[in-house]
Amino acid sequence: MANHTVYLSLGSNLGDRAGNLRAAIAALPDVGARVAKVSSMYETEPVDYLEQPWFLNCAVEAETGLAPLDLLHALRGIEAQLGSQKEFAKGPRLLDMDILLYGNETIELPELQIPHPRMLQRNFVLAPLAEIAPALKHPAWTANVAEFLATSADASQVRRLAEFQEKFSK
Ligand code: GSY
Repeated sequence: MANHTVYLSLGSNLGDRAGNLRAAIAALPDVGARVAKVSSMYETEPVDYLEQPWFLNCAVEAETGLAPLDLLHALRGIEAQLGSQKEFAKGPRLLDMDILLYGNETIELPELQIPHPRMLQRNFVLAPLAEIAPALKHPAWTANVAEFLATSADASQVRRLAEFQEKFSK
């Protein structure tokens, strides 16, 4: 299958959060996703379910020949391999990996919707993504990622941590 540019959102709010994100990024090539860009890490206030620790989030651009559902299953495999278990929906987790975009495709399956249905309403997704792909725009969107971030109605806090970018920029 031809290569596709995909964008992923990664989050962790349990254990060694930075270590969990780093391990997940390091595992991507092994499952068939070549990492092209990694954002800084962001300390982010929980959204949806508020009574849980703050997250570390980041965004990744990768190239893959995997079909969308195969990529989803590969990400679930990395989560399981690193010991992530969701005790309940929207609750704390060691590692969460979501597919935000898969090329210009629109996918509406019970287990996978692309673009990710809530990505444009979440600062913890938009801020890291705007760092690595500000001009990114899906055909169905009226604006690009940087513009959505600038006009976001999400009041949740996101703080960029400078040192994470260093590790992946060399
Ligand atoms: O949807 C991913 C898990 N998640 C997050 C997250 O990654 N970051 C923040 N800040 N809040 C979240 N709420 C959920 S659920």
